[in-house]
Amino acid sequence: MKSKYYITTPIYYVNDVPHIGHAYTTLACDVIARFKRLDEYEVFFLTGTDEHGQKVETAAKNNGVNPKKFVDKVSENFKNLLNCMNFSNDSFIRTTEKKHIKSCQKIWEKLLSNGNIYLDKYSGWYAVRDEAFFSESEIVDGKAPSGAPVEWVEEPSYFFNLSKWEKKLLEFYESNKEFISPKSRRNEVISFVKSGLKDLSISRTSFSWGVKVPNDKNHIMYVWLDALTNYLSACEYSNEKNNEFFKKFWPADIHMVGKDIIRFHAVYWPAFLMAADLPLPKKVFAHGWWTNEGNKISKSLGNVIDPFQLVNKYGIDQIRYFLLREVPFGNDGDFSNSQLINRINSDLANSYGNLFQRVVSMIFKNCNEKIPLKPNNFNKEDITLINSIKNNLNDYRSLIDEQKFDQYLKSIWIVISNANKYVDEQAPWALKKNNFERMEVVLFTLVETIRQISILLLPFIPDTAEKILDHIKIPHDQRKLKSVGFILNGNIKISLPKPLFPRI
Ligand code: ME8
Repeated sequence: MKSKYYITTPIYYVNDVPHIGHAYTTLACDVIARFKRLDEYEVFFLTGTDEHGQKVETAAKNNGVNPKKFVDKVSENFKNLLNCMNFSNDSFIRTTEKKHIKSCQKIWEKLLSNGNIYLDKYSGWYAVRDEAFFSESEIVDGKAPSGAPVEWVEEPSYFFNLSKWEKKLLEFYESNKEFISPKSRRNEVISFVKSGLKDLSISRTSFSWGVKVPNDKNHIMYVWLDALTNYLSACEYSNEKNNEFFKKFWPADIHMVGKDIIRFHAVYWPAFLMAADLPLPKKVFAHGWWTNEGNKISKSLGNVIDPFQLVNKYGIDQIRYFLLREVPFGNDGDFSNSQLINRINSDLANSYGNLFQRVVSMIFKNCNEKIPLKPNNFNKEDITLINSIKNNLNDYRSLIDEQKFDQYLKSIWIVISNANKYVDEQAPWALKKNNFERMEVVLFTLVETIRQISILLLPFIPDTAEKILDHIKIPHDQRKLKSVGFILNGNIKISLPKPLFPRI
């Protein structure tokens, strides 16, 4: 039986158009999902939109439309991003969907019947931009720690008894060292929990755009309880007739988030789940933040990076590669056009693209338009090159499981560079005249290496890697991680290649 793998992105607020930050998180998930499928896992890859709350309600008002109409329109932009970036999600959840609302009410009732919710009154600060409550001591210069403006709120509210879960959370972090990754985030969360947790307000009464609290029509659920529950809704938590899907996929293997929302995912969410007697996700990974040429990305600064424009200008795989290669995943990164162009020209056009172009052209011109038949007289250099990927598959698996995308790519580019060096050293154009048979071995070795590299690159640059595998006629059922280990048979007719990555 196949192992299952459930991976999620945050669900994005529909107060605004998607930007590069949203594309980044979903891209990381897409690469993991594609890798796991390549490794024959049964994958459920979820993304979606967060459509309730004061922030979205205000955005709708500012646009002069009712919230439902507004969210229907804006969530389409997020769906369009999926196509634009070639994302392979299996499902897209919207928090205005019936099945999600049912899930929210189900978890609420469970929390209530387990004695974890009580009615009281909230008075304190609220930041609409963060959709978060803050106590007096957290306010910095009259603002939330994120810099978001705050407003004073006083209203009746249901509370979740978060303080009761402090010890259990710390025990859980202790026995599940990987739960919060990377390590720096783990330390940050642990010290936050150790500093003492206060009960959490989980309902609002001063506006109405949200999921109704069961049996109390004056309250709507706090948008974060609503939003986090999407991870359950999408895998059929509220489907009373058939819970096979839920049983199979829950708990999630990884929730991928940005560092801004780690507290919600690594503190509130596991506490809600424990309190509702549900299993906890295996990992929350909080990646870093992109800036634009050194500046914080924000609509008010007018420097939001539009992924649609970038892809149009540079190409999908170019952007996918750059985002995951440029910055070690987990760190903050700065988006710079000149760095992007450098990466495209040096890594994609001059290294990988050029390797493919020159090897396949030489085969086309010198070997009667056919990849030579698999030889049986490889020398030491040939074998070293051929084995460099195939003998290290477990290392690639670990790098994906540790979300070390840049290292994965670096390691493949070492093989690409070695293959380019091997071309220069073996000089097949010279062998053509005096040792035709050896030339065939060299070209076979190279095309076999390109085959392995391209399979490993399928998760990152799927269009280009598929194009290469199509070009050398690798059957679709041999584009799996396990097929890296079988060596090509050769004797395959090919055509003259076109450049894969135009230089910029
Ligand atoms: O927080 N760099 O939604 P959101 C990197 N609805 N990543 C960035 C980024 C940047 N500059 N800007 C945004 C919400 N992101 C909630 C989530 S989940 C149950 C509810 C990414 O639309 C990053 O993943 O504000 C961040 O966590 C997310 O977008 C925030 O998206």
